Amino acid sequence: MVIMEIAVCGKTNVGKTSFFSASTLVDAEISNRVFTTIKPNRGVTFVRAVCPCKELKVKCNPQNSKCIDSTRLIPVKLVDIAGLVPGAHLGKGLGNQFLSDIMEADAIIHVVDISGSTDINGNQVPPGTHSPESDILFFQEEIELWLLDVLKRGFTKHADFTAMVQKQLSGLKVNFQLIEELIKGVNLKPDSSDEEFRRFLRLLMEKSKPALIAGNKIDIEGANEIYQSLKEKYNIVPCSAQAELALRKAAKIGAINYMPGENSFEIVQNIDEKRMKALEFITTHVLSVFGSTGVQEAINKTVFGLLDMIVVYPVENEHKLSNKQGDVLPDALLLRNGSTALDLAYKVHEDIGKKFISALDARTRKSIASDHRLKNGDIISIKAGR
Ligand SMILES: Nc1nc2c(ncn2[C@@H]2O[C@H](COP(=O)(O)OP(=O)(O)O)[C@@H](O)[C@H]2O)c(=O)[nH]1
Ligand SMILES: [Mg+2]
Repeated sequence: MVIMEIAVCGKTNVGKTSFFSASTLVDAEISNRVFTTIKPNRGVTFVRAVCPCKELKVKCNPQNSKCIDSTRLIPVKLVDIAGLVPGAHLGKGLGNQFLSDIMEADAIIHVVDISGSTDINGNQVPPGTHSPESDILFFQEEIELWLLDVLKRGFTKHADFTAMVQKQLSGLKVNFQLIEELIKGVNLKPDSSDEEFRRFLRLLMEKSKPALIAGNKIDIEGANEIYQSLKEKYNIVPCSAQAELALRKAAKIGAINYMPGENSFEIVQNIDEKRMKALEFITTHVLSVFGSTGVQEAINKTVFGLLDMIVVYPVENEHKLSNKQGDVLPDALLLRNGSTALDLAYKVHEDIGKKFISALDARTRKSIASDHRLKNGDIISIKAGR
């Protein structure tokens, strides 16, 4: 099954690896040095959805996902991408590697130090002395300039223009039809100015690689004011990757009960004074101010908001809500909003799609047409020929 992929990127020292490690709890190297992360780290994180097991009073038996207290956790791939440096489009830092790693992903979480305490080169500076907004703009600019370079390299004036643009951008996993529509939409021509080309590329990025900004280090004094001043203008989720990492580590050793995304945790063990102080700080400076550490929210928003996905539960047996083996509500699938019963069939298995006969909504026990648009949380049984 194809699992969706999210790229975690941004400049050095803003907390990308902390964000990645907290979300995946993989022990990636976290440090204050430039270029700690060379190869992109890959891991699995989860989006949260409401599992229908509670509403339907059944005991579920998840196979492709997990269920904790009726919250279904559905896997999504996360990639921690090496720090972006100014001039990446010219090959500085890890330049082109960095940019092509981003293009592999379905969406981007751009981690920004919203406290303004990391300068453009990743050095620590007093909070509020560097503008996080300039980082947001710098990131967009580097990507645009890089794409412009990719596009213009090997540019010929004679060929079919649309076909040529498609060919130049073919390594980037962007939809050819979208390229064609945008070329028409902005009336792009071979002799358009670089500004016009960049506008086209900006729109292409917005549509094909939606980006959410994780306003990290929100726990630092003064960060909230900066966040408040930017939140109307950009799609920002305030977060503290460091707080999330501390909570997940404490939960892992059994010191606390904590469900990622929640606004509180429960202490279940005697903990030492140092950890207690850290947890108190997280409660007063992060959880009670922002309602969560923001890390889980950023992931959920990326998948359900930016990518507009819904969760659908395919089953074989609509009475038992199970698969052939009798596992109840075994799989939770992420589908684009607007997907039909037939799309679901193909997602379950190409053969089931090809041999689709009928589909049934397991809640209402009513049959639905192949082009019926599914809703978030639907439980669907599909009948296919042999
Ligand atoms: N105060 C604070 N510090 C953080 C947060 N996230 C990361 N850091 C610190 O920022 C530094 C760089 O973190 P790292 O995850 O290695 O950043 P990367 O270079 O972007 O991967 C480390 O000292 C982290 O402990 C956060 O949410 N709050
Ligand atoms: Mg890193």
